[in-house]
Amino acid sequence: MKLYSSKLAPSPLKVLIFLSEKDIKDVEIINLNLAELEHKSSKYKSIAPNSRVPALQLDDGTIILETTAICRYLESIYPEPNMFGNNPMEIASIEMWYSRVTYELATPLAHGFRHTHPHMSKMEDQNQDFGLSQRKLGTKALETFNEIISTKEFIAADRFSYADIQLAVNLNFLVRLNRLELKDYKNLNDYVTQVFARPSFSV
Ligand SMILES: N[C@@H](CCC(=O)N[C@@H](CS)C(=O)NCC(=O)O)C(=O)O
Repeated sequence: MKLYSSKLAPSPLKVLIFLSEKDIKDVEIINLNLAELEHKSSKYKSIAPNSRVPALQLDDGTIILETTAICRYLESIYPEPNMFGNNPMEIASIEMWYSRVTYELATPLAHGFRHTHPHMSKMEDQNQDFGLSQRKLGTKALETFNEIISTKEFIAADRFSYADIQLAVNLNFLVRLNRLELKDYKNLNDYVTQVFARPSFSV
């Protein structure tokens, strides 16, 4: 298998962490330089027509796009350690927290970054007002999640799961890219420090 990835990009990092948690070794990593727009080349578009990383190419040439779809595929063929839930309640909880993190927290922060940061001007049709209002929403969500995490070690279960990859990676990237400080959200900061201490996060 080949994973089309990019150094410093959060979405492929989630797959790299997932591979490491499961100790999957039969994946060749191909890094694209997003700043050089290598992901917009016609060669890469023949693999990923949406010009996004990550993309997983199976040995028969089949392509899987989307981080969660890739991780779900990998979970099916490498079930242990389980990352998406072992029983009905865990499966529901991991899905629920993955979605809440994605839509309530990561999406506004991602828009806040993509629409205001000068580095994104080549990749995004920027709208500053939209970006600033999304950043405001993201800031409110940070306060909410700072409360939510105050009583938990992990976001969705009593063990590390895919929802933690989503939460920790997004916090680590998107907070500072919105020119916010994670240390202003103490419980989230402690959570990120603890999760990033896992060996899989040093990929
Ligand atoms: N929904 C996609 C998002 C992938 C994505 O946005 N990847 C970013 C890097 S983290 C990218 O390829 N950006 C290039 C661009 O926006 O032109 C997923 O979860 O895989």
